Amino acid sequence: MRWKHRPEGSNWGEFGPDDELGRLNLLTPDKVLQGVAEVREGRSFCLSLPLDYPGGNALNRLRHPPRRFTSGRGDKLNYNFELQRINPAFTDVVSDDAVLLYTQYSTQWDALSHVGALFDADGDGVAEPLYYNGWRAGEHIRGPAGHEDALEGVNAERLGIEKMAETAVSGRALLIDLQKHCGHERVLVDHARLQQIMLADGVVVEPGDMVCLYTGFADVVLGMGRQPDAKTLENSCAVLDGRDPALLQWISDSGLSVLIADNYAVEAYPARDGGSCCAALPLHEHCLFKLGIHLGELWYLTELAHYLRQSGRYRFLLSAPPLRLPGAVGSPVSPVALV
Ligand code: UVW
Repeated sequence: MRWKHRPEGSNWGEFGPDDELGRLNLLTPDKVLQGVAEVREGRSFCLSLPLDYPGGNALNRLRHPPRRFTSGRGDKLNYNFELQRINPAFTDVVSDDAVLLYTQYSTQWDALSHVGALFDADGDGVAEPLYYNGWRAGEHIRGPAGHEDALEGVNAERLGIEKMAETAVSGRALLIDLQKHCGHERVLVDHARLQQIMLADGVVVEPGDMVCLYTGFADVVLGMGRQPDAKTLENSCAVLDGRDPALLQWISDSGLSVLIADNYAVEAYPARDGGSCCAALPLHEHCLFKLGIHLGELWYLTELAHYLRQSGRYRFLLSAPPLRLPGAVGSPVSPVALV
């Protein structure tokens, strides 16, 4: 056993001592069939932004747009390369490219190895850096092998994003339309407001459902044409109040399998003042660290949300596997909704 004590309100151990999937365990074959039952018109929606949005690094100064390049091939580049250069009989023209991609720059999944916390799980009176289910920083989620400032060698040997990919992440999902009720104003949505909105729209969350929050933030991002203004981003659209204990309790009780939004961090970041203790990202701590709930961020939900509004529906089939990229702590994703 890796831990003697688990964090208050966590589900560590409940899906097995070595579990790395968390609430994805609730995305069962029955949930896939429930999702398939929502496909009635044969329409599909791409739920990804173009991956070079938001543009620049105003949203997060540590994350940069994708950089694509190609390799050399002899004295040429391997791009529009005519194979007759190596054999005059060949007629093929070939292009290859590579990409340097910050895995959480645009439409993304957070792996369970993305955010952990300091917690005294072994009872020695000293808090240690841990992730979901007690997997340890430095041992299971390894840092750079060499000196402190080395940039390479990071590897999530446990809780890597490939574990999520291997489940195929498909099943019934639903959308809560915060934008319809809050407009494009910056609104902190707590438990009471969320329940009011869900009640007004007749939205019911059942265990295993994948929950999407449409706030309109991705529309604001798209409207800025890859040249985002930091102030506008900070002041736009609804965000969840991660400091509201009732909201966190609802996430625990609802049984939702994953939580997704079209905004930056699902929750307000920075969060409301939490006094002298606590996580900077309390909803991240609650979901990724305590409950094993993967978070989707910066998704593009607009066209789906408009369709659901017009048709008086809120459920759909979602398929959203991340890249099967071993050891990564996040991944770009091109999710597909089917109705
Ligand atoms: C923030 O950086 C605020 O959130 P995330 O890392 O989940 O994108």
